[in-house]
Amino acid sequence: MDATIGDISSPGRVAEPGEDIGLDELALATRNHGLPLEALRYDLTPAGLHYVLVHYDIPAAEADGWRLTVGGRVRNALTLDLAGLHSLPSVTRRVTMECAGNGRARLVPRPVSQPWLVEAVGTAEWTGVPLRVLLAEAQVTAEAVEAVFTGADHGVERGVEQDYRRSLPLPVALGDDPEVIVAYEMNGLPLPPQHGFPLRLVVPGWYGMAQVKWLRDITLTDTPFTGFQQAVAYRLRQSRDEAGEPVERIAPRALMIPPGFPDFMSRARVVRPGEIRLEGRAWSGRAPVTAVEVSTDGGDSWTRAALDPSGGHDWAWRHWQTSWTATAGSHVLSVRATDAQGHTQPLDQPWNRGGFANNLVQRVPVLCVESG
Ligand SMILES: Nc1nc2c(c(=O)[nH]1)N[C@H]1C(S)=C(S)[C@@H](COP(=O)(O)O)O[C@H]1N2
Ligand SMILES: [Mo]
Repeated sequence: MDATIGDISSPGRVAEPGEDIGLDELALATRNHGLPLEALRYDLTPAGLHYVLVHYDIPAAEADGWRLTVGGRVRNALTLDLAGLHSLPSVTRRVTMECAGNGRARLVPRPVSQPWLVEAVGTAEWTGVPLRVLLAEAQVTAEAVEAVFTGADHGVERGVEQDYRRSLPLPVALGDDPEVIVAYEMNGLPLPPQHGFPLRLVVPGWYGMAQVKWLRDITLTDTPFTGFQQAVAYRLRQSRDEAGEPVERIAPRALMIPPGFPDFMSRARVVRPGEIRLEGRAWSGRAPVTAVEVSTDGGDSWTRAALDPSGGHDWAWRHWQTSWTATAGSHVLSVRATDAQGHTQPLDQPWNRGGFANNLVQRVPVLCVESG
């Protein structure tokens, strides 16, 4: 089957039974990268280990000459350079970001797009200007219903050339909890090119697609935005012709640092008999995580793990840990998170055509053997 650029780079195509999608997926998987799961040990992900997802190409961007424009339904249109942004009040927030396609490669049948297992996540401290400060300065008019954000990257979707563009409803854009940020620093340094240098949007609690990188324009509109990345992609659809609900906030998930060491032939982790510390991180973009449970028998029984306090970081993952006495033989370890709204992770795949928001519980096959 011939794939157009749009088919490859964006959600919407589901593989036929037996179809070879290897090269389509490789084209994406060799551009983007996930968090090595052992990096779940760091509260704050070192920038180079944070997952990366880029739909098109990383655009050329110079600090000199970069302008952010704010226009549309405003009384006072703005054109800001980086010095202008740096002179405005700033905030720093620790935020866990996750791609909406995380978990997609586990789905059957397989939506053809970036083939993440579970590693499309990372946590960084983002510094920048609260969006509501910029919008107050621009004096948004009463007709405005959405803010549309445009990145400097450009590509073709379904035969139509376009910039990467996404919108937020005005109440979200103006919100103070979570507060949307126009960020210029990641972990205390200027944004790396792949994470949006020199400016990106950060929308705490929302899946990655909302966090527009290489941000160059904000336009206030009096009608909802219907661009490709808003109305076509990032919708939860069972069938092709449904409009589908928009993908927005991050569903709860817990991940475990795979214990022991890898055996790529058997795909199992190798551990020694005895006491083993199991630990990882848990998050939800909807409400605080209230419980993390671990299963060492493939999901038949679950016990509570100890969950660290949030430390005031309401939009970041939390560390959890428990201990397990490994006995010789094969085991499947799993972990699941529940949030304060009662959302919990499913044991059966939540399937949709785009492969979004699949928070199926992680399964870690383990082989416990004496040394040698
Ligand atoms: N301009 C622009 N912004 C973008 C994207 C993009 O391709 N172009 N990808 C989005 C998606 S789908 C995700 S998951 C996040 C990834 O952010 P990261 O690479 O900094 O982890 O960026 C979002 N912002
Ligand atoms: Mo994403």
